[in-house]
Amino acid sequence: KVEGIETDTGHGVFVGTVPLTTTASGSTFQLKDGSRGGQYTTDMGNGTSGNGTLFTNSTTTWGDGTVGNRQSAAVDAQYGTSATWDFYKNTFGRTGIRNDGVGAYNRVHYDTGYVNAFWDDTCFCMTYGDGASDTHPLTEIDVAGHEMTHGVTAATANLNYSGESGGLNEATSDILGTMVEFSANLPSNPPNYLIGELININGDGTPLRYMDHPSKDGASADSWSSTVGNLDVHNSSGVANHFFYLLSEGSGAKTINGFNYNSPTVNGISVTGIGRDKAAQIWYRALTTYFTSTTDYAGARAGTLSAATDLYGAGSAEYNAVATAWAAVNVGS
Ligand code: ASN
Ligand code: ZN
Repeated sequence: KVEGIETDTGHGVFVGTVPLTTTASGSTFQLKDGSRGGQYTTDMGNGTSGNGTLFTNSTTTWGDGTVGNRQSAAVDAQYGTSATWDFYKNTFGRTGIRNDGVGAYNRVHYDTGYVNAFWDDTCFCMTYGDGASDTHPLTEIDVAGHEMTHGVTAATANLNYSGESGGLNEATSDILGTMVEFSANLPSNPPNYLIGELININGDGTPLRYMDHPSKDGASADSWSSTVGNLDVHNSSGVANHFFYLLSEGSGAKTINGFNYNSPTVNGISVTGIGRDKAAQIWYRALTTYFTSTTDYAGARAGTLSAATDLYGAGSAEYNAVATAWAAVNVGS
């Protein structure tokens, strides 16, 4: 045990009851994790400027799981940074968003009625709104993983946030944010290929996005066309999200953790998945080795094929699955 580093208990809005690494300072405890680059969480007090006030506590129990307790959303946010840190470290050997051992920080209760969350590379921080009256706070773990992955992308390929490269930037956040959710494997949030399914952002219980069948959101692309780059980056991402789902799980009907998927393909192409762990290794290696700021869908195909060759060999089952999954979303050679 390191001096000052404590293991407390948190009750989050979405994460349920979780261990939290905090910092003992005299008779108070700070929501700051000295074992993961000093990551911490502040309360913006519904303001929009400044860095907020570090959450402190007189006991070792944080939040009560209700939205009414200001600490509950902070528990989610802090746990989200921890899970993201652990995912990148354990899966890819990446220590922190910039791989320099430095942790990010979170600002919760930003503004009033604010229905978004965002990463800011300048402050190296995450910000979460509380949502509108019929919407939950934005502190779900796949959102945390999504937003902090924008920091990883900025530190690596730096994909331009418009056109096809913008869609690839957004998809990278959905893909690796979803992998954070799978790695956390919370009983309160059985992992799935839906994005933001707990925050009720549409008011009718539907998720923000569907990786297995992106067009179910009414706006995202299931497959590539020459005009896909004209879509909003959160919709042109559908092609790569769909590729990743197919590469991981394959086409057709499938039930995972109680979630039913039925992923379509173009031209009757059938895909056999290689599992999400291998698919994530391929995507991360492509992101950090082959993608550049101007990579488009053709470039993403080439980059992921190169990554599959590096990791599993030319002509391996994994390499062939990458080629088939891209073909199944109409990205050809
Ligand atoms: N939550 C949004 C996102 O990460 C914020 C934005 O539009 N950049 O994509
Ligand atoms: Zn994003």
